[in-house]
Amino acid sequence: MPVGGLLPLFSSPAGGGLGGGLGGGLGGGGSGSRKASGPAAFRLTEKFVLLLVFSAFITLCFGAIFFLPDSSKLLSGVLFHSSPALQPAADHKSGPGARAEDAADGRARRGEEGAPGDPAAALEDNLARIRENHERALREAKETLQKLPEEIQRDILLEKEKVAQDQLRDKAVFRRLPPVDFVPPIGAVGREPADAAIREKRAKIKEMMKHAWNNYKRYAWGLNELKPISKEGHSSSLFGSIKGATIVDALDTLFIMEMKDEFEEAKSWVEENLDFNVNAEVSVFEVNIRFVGGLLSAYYLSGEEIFRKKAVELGVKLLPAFHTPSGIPWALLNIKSGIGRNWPWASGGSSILAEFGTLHLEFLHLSHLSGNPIFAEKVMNIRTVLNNLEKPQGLYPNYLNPSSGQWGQYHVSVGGLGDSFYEYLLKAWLMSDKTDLEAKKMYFDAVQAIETHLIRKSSRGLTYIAEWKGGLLEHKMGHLTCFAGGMFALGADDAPAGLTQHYLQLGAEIARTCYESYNRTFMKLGPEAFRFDGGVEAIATRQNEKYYILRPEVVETYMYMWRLTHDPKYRKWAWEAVEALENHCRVNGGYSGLRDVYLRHESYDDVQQSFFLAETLKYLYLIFSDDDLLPLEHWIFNTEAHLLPVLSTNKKEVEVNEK
Ligand code: DMJ
Repeated sequence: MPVGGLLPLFSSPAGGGLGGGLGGGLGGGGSGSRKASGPAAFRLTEKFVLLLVFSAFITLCFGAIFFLPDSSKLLSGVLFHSSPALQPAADHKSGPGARAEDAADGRARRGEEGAPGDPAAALEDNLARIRENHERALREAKETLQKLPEEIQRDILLEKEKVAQDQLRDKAVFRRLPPVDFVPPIGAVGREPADAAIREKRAKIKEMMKHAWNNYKRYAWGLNELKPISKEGHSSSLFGSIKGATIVDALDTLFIMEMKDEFEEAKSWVEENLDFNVNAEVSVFEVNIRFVGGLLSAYYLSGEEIFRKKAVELGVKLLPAFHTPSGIPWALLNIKSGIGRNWPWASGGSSILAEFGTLHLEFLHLSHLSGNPIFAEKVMNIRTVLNNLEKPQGLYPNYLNPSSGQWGQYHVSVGGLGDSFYEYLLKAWLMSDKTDLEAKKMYFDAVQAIETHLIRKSSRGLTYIAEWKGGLLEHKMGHLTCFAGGMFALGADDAPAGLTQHYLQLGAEIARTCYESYNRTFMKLGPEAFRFDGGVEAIATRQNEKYYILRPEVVETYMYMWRLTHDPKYRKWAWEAVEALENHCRVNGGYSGLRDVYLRHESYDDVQQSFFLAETLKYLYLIFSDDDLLPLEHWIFNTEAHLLPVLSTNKKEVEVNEK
């Protein structure tokens, strides 16, 4: 779908196509003031030729790295009956929740549904692709060798100029923000619930927010997060030297809970201290969902210009991440130099599906609020790349190489590394006021493939979402995967004919499974991952999967299920989670995660995650509020629970305003 079709509300689309380009890679070496003749030109030519030979070599290595593991897995699974060593994967949230998965899993079951296609054909395919890449690299090297030194010099200068122009245009975007009419937010604060018991529960959750906020303020003000046991600040490398993650993440929760003084002090901090002119290598995904999302949400709720300005300023800083040959962004970016790279652990230098697939909502709003389509163009190009790729069994692998534009390892997950990509397909459809038909189709096609290949029922009837590794199922579900219950239910209304009830039911079944993962622990809070094999159901069996870091996904699903069904069990389950948080995570200095939810005594991890304030407490508060607080037909929650309004078509906006 053309970008224009998605952006009916741009006030002043600035010119310029896709940034693209080689991200300063080639231009970086030469000094702009050197003359084009003599020994200097000769050295530059040599450098360029070396660079090409080197890239050809790297292309070959990459090809080998990211195709061989699949083949060897197939071979070990099919021929040798040994347990393949699975590649380390990490929670795509990397920092706080990051855990490299256990390398080997002897229980990867052969013969489970989801068998790959013909292995010989797949192998042949991979080899053909490697050959093709190789030939292309050689061809390019040959062409360059035939050029005159002056031509090479000119190409380099052109490339440098393009990058410089991109950067200039990107900067100009936020200096000249067009005026926008602030539309008063719908349902940003709600009535008190009529039922006294519910009112009391809601007030309790607000008190929890106060406890978390006051302690952060007291011990870690201006830093990213709080260590509630040590009573000091906590920094995570995810944000480089950008500061204030908790403040920005908490803004909208403070607003909807009507904590006005706290909102004002947070706003002043943003005005005076939130600084993006720092030499920092950041996670593009984390900075986008927490900082860009938090600032956009604060703007849409309060109408304060500072939030719009800061959101766009940060969005501009993230643009160089897209300077890759395919336009699939890097995972990590130095926001000063504009140099990007990928996580060293990611398959063959790949970018991660859940990271580059979780920019769409925020970037559309950045275009909307800046009047510049560049942000939307970048994310629409991601979609084009994805749509041009063949999907194994209709599934989206978690790894995609930004240089070749090809998939890395065939590992599919609705939890870490994949999760919010699917969430953003559905929400792109909803946020477009149901005009983005492409997103809708991609979402329902993906969900259908997930149902066929990943969703299973345990022997005692619990529905779970397994992970798919090159056609083999790992019968494990992550806490992160629990968000999917809410997602299935939220999409149910628009499901293909006759499937609405089915998806609501699927949402309810996932909610039940995730509830069981909480209920089967001593602390009544769920582990990071739980398994359905070796005779257990919904229980963590590995020590490194027993922790709980104040994550929101289970209460997030309760929130959607409550709103969409009003089945009282969701309020009951949510209240059990509140009690467990109070009993086991609350300490004098705030709230802490737990190292093992099956132990009888708390072992604290000493981190109050910023998403506890952004998400966990917000979802809980909404469960005990009336539905007119943030009505789902007007607001989309980004993956960090930040609020983005539906980009209404003009017609509908008029209708709303007239009411
Ligand atoms: C949050 O940062 C977001 O919800 C993200 O999508 C997943 N992980 C954390 C919370 O668990």
